[in-house]
Amino acid sequence: KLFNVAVVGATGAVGEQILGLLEKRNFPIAGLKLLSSKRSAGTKIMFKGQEHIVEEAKPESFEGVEIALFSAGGDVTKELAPHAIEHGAICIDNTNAFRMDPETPLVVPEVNIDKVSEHKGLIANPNCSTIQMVAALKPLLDRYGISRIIVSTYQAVSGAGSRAIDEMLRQTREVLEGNELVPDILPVGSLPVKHQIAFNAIPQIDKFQDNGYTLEEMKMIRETKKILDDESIDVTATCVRIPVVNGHSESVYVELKNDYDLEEVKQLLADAPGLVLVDDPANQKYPLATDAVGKPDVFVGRLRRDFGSPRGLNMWIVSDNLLKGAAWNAVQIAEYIAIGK
Ligand code: 11C
Repeated sequence: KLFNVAVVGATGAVGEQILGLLEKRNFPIAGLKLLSSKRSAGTKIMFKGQEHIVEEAKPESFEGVEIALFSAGGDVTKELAPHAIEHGAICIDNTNAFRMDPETPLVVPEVNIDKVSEHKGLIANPNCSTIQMVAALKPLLDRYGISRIIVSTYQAVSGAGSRAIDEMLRQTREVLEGNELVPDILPVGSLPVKHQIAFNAIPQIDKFQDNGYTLEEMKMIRETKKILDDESIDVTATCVRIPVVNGHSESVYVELKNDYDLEEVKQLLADAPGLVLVDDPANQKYPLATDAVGKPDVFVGRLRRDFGSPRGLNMWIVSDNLLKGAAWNAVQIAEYIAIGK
C-alpha cells in the first residue's frame, strides 16, 4: 500500500532531514504534500527528481492525508494536528505540544514501539537529547534496572534551528576578525537577553521554569520517565549549548539497581539495535559528534565504573540530533505504521 504523506515544516532543519530520509528509504508514498508557514510558502523543493512547491499549512490542507509529520513548532501542531486527525491522518509530531499528554504515546522505536498501537491520532517524537539517552539506557534498564540518572549535555546549535547555525557561524567570523559581536538568537530567540555562542558554553537551553531548571532539562527528566515507563527513576539534568553545528553529546551517570559486569555492559550495548559501541581508550576511540553526524545510530563509549558506588556507571552518548534525535526517529515510527517494521 502507498500512503498520502504531508510534511509540515518542510523547509525547516528537521523537515529537510525528514524529506531526505523518506526519499532515501523509498517510503511508500502515493502523494506528498509539503507544508509550511506563510513565510516559506512558495519554496521549491526537489523530491525524487520532481519539483514540489511548498504550500501554506491550513486546516483544509490535510484532506486525504494519511500520515502527517509535524516539525513546525508546538503552536502549529496544536492548531493543525486536530484538523489532520479529523481528516483521518495519523500525526507524528516532533514538537513538545503533546509529549506529556497521558493519551499520547511518546515513542523511541528501540525502546517502546509497542506504544504506537495506543495512539488516538497522534504519536509524539521525544526531544532529541532524551531520545539518544533512553536508546542507550534501555538495554541496561532491561538487564539491571535503573535507580538514578545524572546527565549533562553538550548540545549542538542545530537543535535551536537553522537560524542558530547561521548565528554561530557569523559570530565565529566576527570574533576571528575582531569585529563587534551582537548576539541575536541564543539562548532563546523570544527572550530579551542574548549570549555569545561562538567560543562559549551556555548553560541555558530554552526558558527557565519556576523550579530553576530549564524547559530542556525538564523535558529530559519527564520524558525519560514516561518512555522508560518508570516514574521511580530519579533523573536530574544540566543542559548546555556548545558551539558545535550538529550532534549532541551527553555525559550520563547511571546508577543501576543490581551489580553489573563492565564487559557484559559493553556487550549488551554493542548488541542493542540502533546503538554503536565505540569504546577503545587505548586507541583514543570514543564517540565524537563529527563522526556521528549523518548517521542514524546512537554512539556509546567511555564506559567506566564509579569508584564511589559499585552500581554506578559513567558513559558518553553521542548522536545526530537532527536524525535519531528528530527526523529518523519520526520516520522510523512512520515506517512502522506504514509497513510494520
Ligand atoms: C535543542 N533539544 O537542542 C532542543 C531542540 O522539544 O523538540 C528540540 C526541541 C524539542 O535546542
